Amino acid sequence: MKQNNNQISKFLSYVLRHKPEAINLKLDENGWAHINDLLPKMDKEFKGISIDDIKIVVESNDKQRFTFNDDLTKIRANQGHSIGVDLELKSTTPPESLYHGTVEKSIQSIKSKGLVKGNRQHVHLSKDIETAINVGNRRGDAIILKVRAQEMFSKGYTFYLSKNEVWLSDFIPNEFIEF
Ligand code: HQG
Repeated sequence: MKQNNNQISKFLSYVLRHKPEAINLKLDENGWAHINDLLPKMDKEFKGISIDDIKIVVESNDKQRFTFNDDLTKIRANQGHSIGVDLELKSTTPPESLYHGTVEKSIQSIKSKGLVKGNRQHVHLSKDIETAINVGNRRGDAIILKVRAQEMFSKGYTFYLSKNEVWLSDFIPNEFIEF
C-alpha cells in the first residue's frame, strides 16, 4: 500500500525521539530500534508498511532525521530526543558563530538564563542563518540569536555535530549570545 512519507516521518520522530512506549517499542541505550520489532508495531497505523517504505523516508527526509545501521537491521533518530539515549556524539570544534532561532516571548528569559535545553537532550544550533529562521518560524516570527561558539569552545564548553549537521550543546550562557 502507498504510504504517506510525511506521516511516517512524524510517527518515527515521535517513537524514536520521545515516546517509544506508545507502541511498546524497545530502544537500546544508543537509541536504536530493531526494524523487526518496529514494523509490526507500526502496522496498525500504516497498514502493510515494509522496510522499503522506511528506506524511502530515511533517504528522502528533508532534515535527514533518521539513520540505519550498516546492515539495515536497526534505525534511530540522529538528534532531537527528549528521552535519554547516548548518541555517541564526539566533541567537535564549532565555527566562529552558530545561530539559534527563537521567538519574542522567550527573549527575556534567554537574556537572563541563557539558552537551556528544555525537554530535549541538547540546545539546538545551526551554522547558517536560514536554518535558524525556519526553526524560529515554527513558533511565530523568528528572532535569530548569534552564539560566539568558538569563544565558548576555547573556554572549555563542548559542542557536538549530529549526523544530520545540527550543532548541539548542553547550555549556552547569555554572555556568549548576541541579541
Ligand atoms: C526556547 C526541530 C525561554 C528555544 C527544529 C526554543 C530544530 C528558551 C524552545 C529542533 C530558553 C525549545 C529544535 C530560555 C531556550 N527561556 N525559552 N532560557 N532557552 N528557549 O523545540 O531549537 O523538525 O526544544 O528558543 O527544526 O526550537 O523536530 O528547540 O524556542 O532543529 O527535526 O525553548 O527541532 O527539528 O524548543 O528546535 P525546542 P528548537 P525537528
